[in-house]
Amino acid sequence: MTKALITGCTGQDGSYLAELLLSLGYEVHGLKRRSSSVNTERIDHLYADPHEANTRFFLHYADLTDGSSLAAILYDLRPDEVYNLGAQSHVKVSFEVPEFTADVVACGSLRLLEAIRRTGVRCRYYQASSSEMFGSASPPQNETTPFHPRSPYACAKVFAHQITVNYRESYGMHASSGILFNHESPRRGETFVTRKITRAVAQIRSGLQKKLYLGNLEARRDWGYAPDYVQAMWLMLQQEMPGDYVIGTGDSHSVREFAQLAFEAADLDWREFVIVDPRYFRPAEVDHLRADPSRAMNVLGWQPTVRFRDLVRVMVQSDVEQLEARLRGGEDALHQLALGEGRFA
Ligand code: NAP
Ligand code: G4F
Repeated sequence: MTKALITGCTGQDGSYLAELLLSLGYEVHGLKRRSSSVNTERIDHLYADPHEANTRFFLHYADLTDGSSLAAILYDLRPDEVYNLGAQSHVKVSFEVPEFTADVVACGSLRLLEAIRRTGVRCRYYQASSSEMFGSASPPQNETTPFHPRSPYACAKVFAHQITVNYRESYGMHASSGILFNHESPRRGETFVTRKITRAVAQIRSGLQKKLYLGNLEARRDWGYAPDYVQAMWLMLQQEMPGDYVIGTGDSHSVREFAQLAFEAADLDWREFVIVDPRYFRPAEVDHLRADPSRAMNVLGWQPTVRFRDLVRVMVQSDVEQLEARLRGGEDALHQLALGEGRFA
């Protein structure tokens, strides 16, 4: 049975990747961080009793800031594939906590690569690189576009990307980077702009929120659907040769367009509710990201399956349904049940 290790397993992408790998028959090991409150909501449905003989999903405490924990887990598990998705992944927050962001994103990736090298584990490695690395480079961006990072997060991702290339070239590691453009889903973190908008639409529709405060409405992003993107990660590690691939839809839209469509999906006019608040502006902005994913399409045979309009509709619908369930008290009941089973110990 192929064994995979995922850092960032509790995040949006980690949860979809764990699902994909389990569906392919893998044994999946995820890293989780110690936190004072529950941080496993996205993967609770995958939980299985580790005492059961046929369990294939396991969680381990570790942290990308703690190299010895990474080395110990690698040494014990000896995985065939390692997916490094763990990150302080919020660009705006990276301006507030630049040193921590660099520690987790840049040094964390180096720690993991070095732990693989030092333990002698022969595995294939995936690095979660980001279109943020292109920063102010003109669209469309592909694998040959020069990087011009515009935030501490993006600078840290450039280091993580380059050190992955360096370990591939220096030590012959099967190490690949996916340069992924923005990808969203109902599991997207609640402070990224898409989810912030779709949650607000649900709340405003139910009379629980009056206004939505946003930052730069003119920024353009190439927004895709997260489950498509974890498929690309897996495909990269199935190639005979490692390499770097841009993953995106090839279309871009503004934050304003996203907001307009999201409110329309609930029969609301966004102009009545959205207010621009400079508090959400960034010290340096990335104006326009649009992928040229030709290489991934030609070499990996990868294609996005969900386009912009459907993505917006799916996210609004999910937030509306979640809110309605919560209002009926369903979520609290489920949460209490989960705690009662003691599965977060
Ligand atoms: P996410 O939802 O923010 O998930 C990040 C994950 O990293 C979470 O599991 C988080 O754990 C974990 N993490 C944070 N700090 C850590 C630490 N010190 N040690 C170990 N784990 C840590 O991000 P995502 O959207 O799934 O993205 C996955 C990866 O792809 C990230 O590296 C991100 O930077 C990159 N990326 C994302 C996109 C995108 O559009 N989504 C595009 C390009 C690249 P907690 O749950 O405990 O916080
Ligand atoms: O949703 P965002 O916070 O995503 P951003 O900065 O593009 O970063 C995401 O995608 C990257 C890939 O390109 C990942 F590497 C990264 O980890 C993350 O997943 O912001 C998108 C745009 C920005 O231009 C921002 O200025 O939306 C603009 N925006 C406008 N109002 C806002 C808001 N962003 C947020 N988070 N909140 C606002 O109120």
